[in-house]
Amino acid sequence: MKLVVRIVVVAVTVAAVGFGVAACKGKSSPPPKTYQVRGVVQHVPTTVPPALVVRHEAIDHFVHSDGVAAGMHSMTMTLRLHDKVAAGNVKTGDKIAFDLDVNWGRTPPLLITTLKKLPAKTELQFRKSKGSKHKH
Ligand SMILES: [Cu+2]
Repeated sequence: MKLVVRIVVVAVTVAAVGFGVAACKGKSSPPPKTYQVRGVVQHVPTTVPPALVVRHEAIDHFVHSDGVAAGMHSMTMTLRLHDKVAAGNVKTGDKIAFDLDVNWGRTPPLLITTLKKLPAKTELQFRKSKGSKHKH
């Protein structure tokens, strides 16, 4: 009986290692994805190409470069604007909604592709994200 248990444990371990190796072999990026995100502008850098420093709400099930939809917690990050997006009248303290286009095969992988101001009274929620540890 004990031997059977041991054989099962070894078999499961071999399968898990094999799966891990197979996962690491895939060099191709996960498919591009666009997320609707809200946040508050912390800073408008005068850089070219333009970017915004945004504290964004959690992005549930955000897919990372390894293909895992682990989500992204609320955080402050510098996000580049797509050429067609004008930061125009957006200033520090503004609440915004934007499309965040993510393509891990591109530089930079994260780009704001649409941008609009939200009413000042909009309530944002900064929390941890929901995510899964499974590949999609
Ligand atoms: Cu982030």
